[in-house]
Amino acid sequence: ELARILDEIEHVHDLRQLDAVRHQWVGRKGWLTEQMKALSQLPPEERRQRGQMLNQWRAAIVEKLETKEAWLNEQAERERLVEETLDMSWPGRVPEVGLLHPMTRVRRRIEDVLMRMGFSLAYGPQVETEWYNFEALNILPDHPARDMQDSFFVDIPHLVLRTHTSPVQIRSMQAHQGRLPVKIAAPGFTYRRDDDATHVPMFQQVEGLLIDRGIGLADLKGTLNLLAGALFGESIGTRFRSSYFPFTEPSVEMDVTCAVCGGEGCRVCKETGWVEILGAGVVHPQVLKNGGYDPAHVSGFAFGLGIERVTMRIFGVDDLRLLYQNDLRYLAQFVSGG
Ligand code: FA5
Repeated sequence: ELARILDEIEHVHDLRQLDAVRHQWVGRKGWLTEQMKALSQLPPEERRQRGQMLNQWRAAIVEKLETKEAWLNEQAERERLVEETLDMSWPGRVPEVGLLHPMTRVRRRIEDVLMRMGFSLAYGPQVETEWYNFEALNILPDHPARDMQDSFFVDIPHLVLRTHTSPVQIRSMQAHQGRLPVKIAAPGFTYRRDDDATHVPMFQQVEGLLIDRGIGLADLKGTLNLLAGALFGESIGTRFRSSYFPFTEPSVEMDVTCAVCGGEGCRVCKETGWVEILGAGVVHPQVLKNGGYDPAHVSGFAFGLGIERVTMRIFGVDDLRLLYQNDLRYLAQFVSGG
């Protein structure tokens, strides 16, 4: 009988099963306990003998249980170790590394160049009053330029999503309270009801403004040529076309040579081989007055650079919409460069 019990313990597979067997044989309601209780029914001599025997059995069973338990524990530990083993020869998983959006990188690069030229960064609200966005810049209510920059209006009267960064010209002049020079660069989002490959409804400009004594068109051209060289490399070609903005006189637009397809007729270069990147000019006397400066004593230049155009030129992007769909498969190709 004892041998059978010991054998049963030997063949237990896990700790739970072992517990069950322990209860069955030596537990408080187990077989051995029952046998001990039954001893009182036996005559003294037989009781003594059987009692001794049962005690020996109990000792043997308990010892067997303990040995088995220790072995099962060891076994479990071994299995755990095998499971947790690190195979150092396996190829690692390459972590996905984030990178800055091409637009962010280009914007920072433009800011960097302008700051090295002595411009300070300035900011204005994206929801702007019609006065700052239009009137203060000489764009009066019945002025055709008001249609040129087809605007998004806000439910609150006299507020628009700014159509350009030029309102920051006025805000900066006011903030400088007549001090000279005013030399700011104002990057930020701007909004127009545009939507095609080279015009998105939400885009970014950097406004440049320099007001001091004796500033003229030559200073503007020199500054912009320097800027273009720093952004695109010294070999870039630039050209200035005369243009019209109500807040500058004279006004120009600057084109840079297009390398996206080299003038082969892609959406960026069109057929000309040039891409327009900014509008600029000599600040209109009325605009100086609106900002609190006296045109009899000071003058200035201003420009508004389209950051998307610069990104297109630097990265060879021919559809702006791709830049803003934020499909990582598209953006991930710009890991380097720029
Ligand atoms: C202006 O916005 C003037 N405020 C620029 C200026 C500033 C002139 C200071 C004189 C003095 P324009 O509408 O041409 O000008 O826009 C300037 C640049 O913004 C364009 O050359 C183009 O590069 C970019 N741009 C305009 N609309 C969009 C658009 N929908 N998507 C992407 N870029 C645009």
